[in-house]
Amino acid sequence: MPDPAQDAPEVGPPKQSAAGIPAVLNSVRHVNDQAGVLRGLPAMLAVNQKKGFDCPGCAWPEPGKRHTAEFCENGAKAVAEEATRRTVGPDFFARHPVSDLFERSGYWLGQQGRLTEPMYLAEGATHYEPVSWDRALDMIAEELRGLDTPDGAVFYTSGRTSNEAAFAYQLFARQLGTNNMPDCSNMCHESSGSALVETLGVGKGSVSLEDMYEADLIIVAGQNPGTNHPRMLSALEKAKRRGTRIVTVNPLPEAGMKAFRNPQYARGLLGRGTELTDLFAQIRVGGDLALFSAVNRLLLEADQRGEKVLDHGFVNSFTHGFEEFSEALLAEPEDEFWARTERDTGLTRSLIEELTAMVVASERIVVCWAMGLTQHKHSVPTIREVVNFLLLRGNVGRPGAGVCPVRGHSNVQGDRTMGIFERPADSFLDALGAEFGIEPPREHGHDVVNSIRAMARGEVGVFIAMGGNFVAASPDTEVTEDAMRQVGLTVHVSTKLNRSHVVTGTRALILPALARSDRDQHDGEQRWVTVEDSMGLVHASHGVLPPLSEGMRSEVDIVRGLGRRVFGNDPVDWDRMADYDRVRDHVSRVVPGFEDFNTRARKREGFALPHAPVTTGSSRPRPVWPTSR
Ligand SMILES: Nc1nc2c(c(=O)[nH]1)N[C@H]1C(S)=C(S)[C@@H](COP(=O)(O)OP(=O)(O)OC[C@H]3O[C@@H](n4cnc5c(=O)[nH]c(N)nc54)[C@H](O)[C@@H]3O)O[C@H]1N2
Ligand SMILES: Nc1nc2c(c(=O)[nH]1)N[C@H]1C(S)=C(S)[C@@H](COP(=O)(O)OP(=O)(O)OC[C@H]3O[C@@H](n4cnc5c(=O)[nH]c(N)nc54)[C@H](O)[C@@H]3O)O[C@H]1N2
Ligand SMILES: [Mo]
Repeated sequence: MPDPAQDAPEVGPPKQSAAGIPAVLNSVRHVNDQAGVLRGLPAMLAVNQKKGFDCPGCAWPEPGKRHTAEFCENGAKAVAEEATRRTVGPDFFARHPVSDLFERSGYWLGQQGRLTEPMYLAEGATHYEPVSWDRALDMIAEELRGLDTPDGAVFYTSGRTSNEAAFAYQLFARQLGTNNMPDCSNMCHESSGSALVETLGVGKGSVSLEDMYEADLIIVAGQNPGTNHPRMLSALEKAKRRGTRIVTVNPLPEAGMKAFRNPQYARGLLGRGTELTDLFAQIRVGGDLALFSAVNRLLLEADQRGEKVLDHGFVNSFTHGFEEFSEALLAEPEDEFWARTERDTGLTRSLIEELTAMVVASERIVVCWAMGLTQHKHSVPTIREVVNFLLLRGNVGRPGAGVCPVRGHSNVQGDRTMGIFERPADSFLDALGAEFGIEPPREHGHDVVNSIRAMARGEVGVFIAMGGNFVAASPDTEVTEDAMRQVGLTVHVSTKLNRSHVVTGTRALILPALARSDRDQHDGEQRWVTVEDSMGLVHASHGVLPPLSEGMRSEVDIVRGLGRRVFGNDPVDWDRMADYDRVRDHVSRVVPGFEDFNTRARKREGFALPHAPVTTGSSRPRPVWPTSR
């Protein structure tokens, strides 16, 4: 096992605010250390700019009016790590046997630099050795063709893959005949997607940045934006300056939610910064369902007393099940209810009443959440209760109000939109089949957990990962590592070295991919891709840095290379997809909301996908929830 001390964090006294001058200095330092000024500066100036590339750090949207430096300290780290001059090539692998790499920490592996050449680990070999792209792709194709069933292949995706690459990748899997498409989302916001599809009909957030600014109240539950989505703090600060109140629900008093010193402004660089949180609910871990239920019960009780706290017009017109909901929530005797609620939430009744008073005083409410809500056994009911809370006061589908699951990886939402899903809708498969003249498989495939089980049973001959770090990210490391060792051929399309390259199947390949910041040239043309952010905005991303090695390929080209080898160019014309406009044309006919994709993606601002509720009628739009009932 790697020495845990190598990855051990340094522990110090808690910080009282986030960002400020330390963030700016740290950004400059990371970029200089890794990339030097010549690569680092152009990279930083292009992050999240309209002719630049989408920050690979997280999925928070970019505001319409952008600052010269529209990134955060973590984005700077993410970019610096991509833009780094350090490389991991054949000489590195010759110096380090896999047994040595196995002993290193994940941090050390990632710090070694960018992967530059395809590398192959033969059966029983001690070292990875260089292999040509042709040989590597031939090997994968051979192995795939040799499978007893297409379900002997598993195609994992991490959330940094572009829309174009994701679309081509899922097409490849379905042309092969499997829906085995686990992705990082299974471990992340899957519960948000499930709960939102059930309740609102669209498994995504319903708000835009403007809604955040217009909200009277924003509840941030189970999220640490100071570390994970620092640019969200700018949005909260802006809202705050317009009078929005903020409630933080978290077992920990995260520094970023206390005070934010916005590095974009002088007042943020110096001074104490903006106090963000008005009410801090220091909840017991897993207590959010009980908390939102309690607020909902207080609202129902006030309504029964004749207070005007519910939006009955909205509830009657646009929801169903209100009576049952109300009865169930009010059934428990009051003292039992509060004893249980205080125990489950670790909060006092008076704090929950204070929160409810803030809710009643707010016309427009947004609830934001992330892993603190999504990674519990009862996450789906918790998020459903959040939706119920919003629906009671008509807080979905109008300005300044709605649901805001804050996504993690920078294109995790887009990948799902493009069809990276083990349980695709029939309508999606119908459209895919019609577009390409193929018969996509209908049987649902494996998610992350079922993939691990299938691998452990020896049912998986080929495991391909489009990015990510499957072995380290999956829930039970030892089980996953053992499962991975049962696979015949493991293939990782990666930018950096990680643990999944050293815990492998019988044979393993590492294929080096171009990253978001890298220039993607083909036949003298510079190609670009698109991504979708956490708020359903799709926009272009142009890499700017010369790639460190000619050995790196774009993810689309890697998939195309496989497609042509396994199936030839009929009925799917894989060669033509070297032009990403052709990929986007296909997407425009398969994925709803992408009509005219190529034209709209070329607009400076990109375009917004339909949000829940979908509105119909132009003169008096009415919300429609595409739910199953
Ligand atoms: N620098 C950096 N940024 C990243 C990433 C990264 O790896 N590095 N990863 C990206 C990804 S993939 C994701 S998903 C996001 C994750 O973004 P977050 O979800 O913000 O990340 P976590 O660090 O998991 O924070 C979870 C928060 O929930 C709180 N919490 C824990 N249990 C509970 C609970 O029961 N109830 C409540 N209310 N709160 C609870 C924790 O104290 C913590 O503040 O970050 C993205 N951004
Ligand atoms: N212990 C623990 N486990 C977790 C979590 C946690 O907080 N703690 N969080 C969970 C969550 S929320 C998530 S989303 C998952 C994340 O799971 P993954 O997405 O599988 O893991 P990451 O660590 O984000 O993957 C990082 C690797 O992606 C590759 N990479 C980076 N950029 C690119 C690119 O542009 N193209 C390609 N092809 N490869 C690229 C690099 O090789 C890098 O080493 O982990 C989950 N598992
Ligand atoms: Mo995530």
